[in-house]
Amino acid sequence: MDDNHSMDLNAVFAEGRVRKRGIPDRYTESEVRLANRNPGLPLESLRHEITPVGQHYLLTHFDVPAIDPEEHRLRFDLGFDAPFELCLDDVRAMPARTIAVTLECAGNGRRGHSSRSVSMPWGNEAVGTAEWTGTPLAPLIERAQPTSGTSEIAFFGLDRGFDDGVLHNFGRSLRIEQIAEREVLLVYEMNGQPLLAQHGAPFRLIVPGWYGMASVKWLSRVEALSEPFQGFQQAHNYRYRQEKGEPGKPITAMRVRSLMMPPGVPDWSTRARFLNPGKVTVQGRAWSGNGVPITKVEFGVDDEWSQARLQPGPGQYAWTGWQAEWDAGPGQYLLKCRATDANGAVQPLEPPWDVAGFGNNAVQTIPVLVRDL
Ligand SMILES: Nc1nc2c(c(=O)[nH]1)N[C@H]1C(S)=C(S)[C@@H](COP(=O)(O)O)O[C@H]1N2
Ligand SMILES: [Mo]
Repeated sequence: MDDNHSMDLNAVFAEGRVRKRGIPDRYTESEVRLANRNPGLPLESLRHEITPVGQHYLLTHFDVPAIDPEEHRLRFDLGFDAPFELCLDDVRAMPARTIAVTLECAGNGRRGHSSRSVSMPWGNEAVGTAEWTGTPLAPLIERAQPTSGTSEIAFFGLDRGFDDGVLHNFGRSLRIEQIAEREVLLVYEMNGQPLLAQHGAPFRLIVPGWYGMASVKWLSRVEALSEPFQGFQQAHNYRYRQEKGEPGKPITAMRVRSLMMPPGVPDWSTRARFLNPGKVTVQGRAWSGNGVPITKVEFGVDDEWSQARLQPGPGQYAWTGWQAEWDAGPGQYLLKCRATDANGAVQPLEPPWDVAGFGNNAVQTIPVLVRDL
């Protein structure tokens, strides 16, 4: 949740006000460093059904690798009976598909956890929806002929670094049936433009319906495995854990969530909102994992909820639009939105507990002050 619930918003208008000083150790050096490297979606960009490329969030664990797209090769090697490699022109010549996919980081909402673990301190802006163009992955795996006994396929990026003292290339795996259940794409374009370096050029995976960690960027090697993949990002990092040290459960599909485009105008440093009294249309987007449709979005003013209108989104794996009317009288309010999906999953009011702050889909809250501006 946002951390400015209980502030008095009128203080913004106080004469001679000075900007509040930082509270020592409120955020660690590491968190600030991570936050500076990984931009989020500016929430006003929720007005776009397809997020403009430069406004899509980014999450890069290590360094953006130096890659010459002409020289780069994607290798299907270990564990395949018919190994081969592809260059960008080879992939561009293959059957192309474009799908709109909402991508969200599994750490989105981490800042809302108290006793937060030190990692990227996302508020709720680690999400975006793009039109991704690529070729379906499944026929490529078939062509490479996984050796008999293959249970999963591992995907490795060219980026490399340490986490918890373990040196590794960013790598993730999918079981054969998880690939078959959805259209996993080998992508080279985003919103009709060649992928930018920071989004994984020249190739990346897009795994629709899952949190972003599965969509490996800078893809360079594919390997067939007969045992569960033990890579750091699979076996250690992206796991739901109630307690430190337990093996935990793998993080897969996105949890149901909605966001609101903050109405009115902001205060620079707190991001609190101010608007004139009168009728206002509040709008936002809602999504769930695995392509499960959104069935309801509620708009809340303090503790009064009303049902929002839904607008169909740009595809099964992309967010749904919503709108609500609000007749705003003078005063201070907490605005909220809450989505429900076709499986009956509803966003919680409080963050679901997780040791590393993963999967926090608690409702977004936006403090607003309504007064003549
Ligand atoms: N090779 C590689 N792939 C990666 C990552 C990474 O650090 N390295 N980050 C992952 C995570 S955690 C997320 S949320 C998405 C973010 O994709 P984007 O930066 O294009 O928005 O990429 C995923 N793929
Ligand atoms: Mo992520």
